[in-house]
Amino acid sequence: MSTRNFLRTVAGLQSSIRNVTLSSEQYPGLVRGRYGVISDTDIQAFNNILDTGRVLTDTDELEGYNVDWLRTVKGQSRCVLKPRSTEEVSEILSYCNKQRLAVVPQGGNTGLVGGSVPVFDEIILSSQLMNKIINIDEDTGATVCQAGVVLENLDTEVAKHGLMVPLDLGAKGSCHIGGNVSTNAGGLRLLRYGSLHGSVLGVEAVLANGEVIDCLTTLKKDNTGYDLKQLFIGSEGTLGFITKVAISCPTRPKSINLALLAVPSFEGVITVFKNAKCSLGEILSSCEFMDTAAMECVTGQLKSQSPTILHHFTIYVLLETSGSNSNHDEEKLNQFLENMLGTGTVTDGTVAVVPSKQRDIWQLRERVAESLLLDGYCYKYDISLPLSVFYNAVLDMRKRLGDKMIRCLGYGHVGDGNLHLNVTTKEYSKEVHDLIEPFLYEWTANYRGSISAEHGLGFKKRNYIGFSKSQPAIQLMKNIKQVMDPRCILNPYKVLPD
Ligand code: FAD
Ligand code: 2HG
Ligand code: ZN
Repeated sequence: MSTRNFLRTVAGLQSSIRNVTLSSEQYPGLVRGRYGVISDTDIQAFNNILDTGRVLTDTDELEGYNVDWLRTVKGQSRCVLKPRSTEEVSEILSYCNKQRLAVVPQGGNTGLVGGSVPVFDEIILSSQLMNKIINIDEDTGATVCQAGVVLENLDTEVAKHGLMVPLDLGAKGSCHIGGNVSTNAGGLRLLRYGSLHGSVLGVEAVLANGEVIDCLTTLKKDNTGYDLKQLFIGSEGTLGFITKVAISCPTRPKSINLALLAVPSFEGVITVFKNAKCSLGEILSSCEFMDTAAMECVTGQLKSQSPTILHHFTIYVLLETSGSNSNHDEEKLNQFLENMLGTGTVTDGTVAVVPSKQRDIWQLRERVAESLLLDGYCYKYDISLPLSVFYNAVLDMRKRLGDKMIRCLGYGHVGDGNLHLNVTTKEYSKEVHDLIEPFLYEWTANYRGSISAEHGLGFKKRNYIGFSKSQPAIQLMKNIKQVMDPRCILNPYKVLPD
């Protein structure tokens, strides 16, 4: 999503921030941990570490930091801290640890599982001002920056050196690279460039006690001991605050083509994907899908222009190729499409070669999340499943919910086996919620799927971790947490079950 679109949505939803019920009231069984309550002395201590304007305490100013992007969870923090350097983060955490003040790390606050906002009154430690790009190595692509660089800005900068960030997602105009690493974000091109566990070369992080862990190597290969940076990737701010990231940026492709295809059945989508891997091989860079309900939501709610190939009861597949020779790539894609049309696997399609047309098509896919919010309340699920049963999750859920919902739709990263299943209602309904959960988690576990493919567990899904991880594995996670954050001040009530 571009920053402009994001702001437009946020502006439209500003009025609803006040209506979001506090998490402490929504979850009355949840007990605040025995943390200190922030005092004037603490605020003074923070003012001594950070200069004017970087310790926010004004209630109105704090509002946006206390509520998540989905407007479903809300904390009541009394303080947002905006460090600029690793040293400042270290001083803050060292102080909070001594006083046992709980802290929630926050990047762009675009997370979708309630991980980035306080549950009670945790202090918000924001990476907003840690936005310096430190080095871009044109020869190797290794790029080092502070955690608060906005993903889209990072991509724009590395583009000047002929490189690209290997991660792209709808929230790129707002999310921070530190937030991306902390959630191990997947996005639109994981199929081609792999996960951040592979492309992140190094991380600098500050532990709960203020100790700086410098694993900020830019080396491709380094087998000296345990690979500690992996612990910070995807741990959602529970093990440390990431201050710097080194990421391997591949060469920016010279030729990009995008096809939007209409496929009459989900079996057809699998055939398209299988054949695309075979025929487009090295140039295939994305394989995404959205069903009719998703297309109707984004075009209807955002008044976006429908693609010329809008059909009913169709599944749309977005296939992107990225390579170095436009003639060769286009020829390959056209040949592939001819074959797919010839066999009837694909019934219609359009190929975009011009960047502006490609952007229009990508917007349809990237803005589904935003359009869903305009229905009222959105129940959001992000699951990994074997492709053979992938879309059955949507069909079964529709049957189960009947007319109790506005829509139930499926879209996402089909090339990665990652389904985004969303249900909307006008207002939150406990009945609908209880029909979905734990049914969907059981359904997913039955196929050995994952109940969180890319958004993480955060606050909302932490108690369902057992559907995807064994008890000994969960216990080992708890032990790691105990070693790295013994006073449990970093992002409490998140990731690990109660
Ligand atoms: P936040 O939302 O601020 O934080 C997310 C988590 O990381 C929290 O637990 C927070 O405590 C922790 N955290 C943040 N910064 C730090 C830090 N410096 N150190 C330690 N912990 C930290 N996700 C995907 O995986 N793929 C997608 O395709 C995708 N598309 C999206 C599209 C839209 C429109 C939206 C709104 C969200 C999308 N997301 C997607 C989810 C979200 O954008 C990602 O999870 C993103 O990586 C979060 O980054 P952020 O900076 O906003 O982090
Ligand atoms: C995407 O891929 C994001 O667009 C959001 O991960 C998914 O809205 C969702 O469910
Ligand atoms: Zn996604």
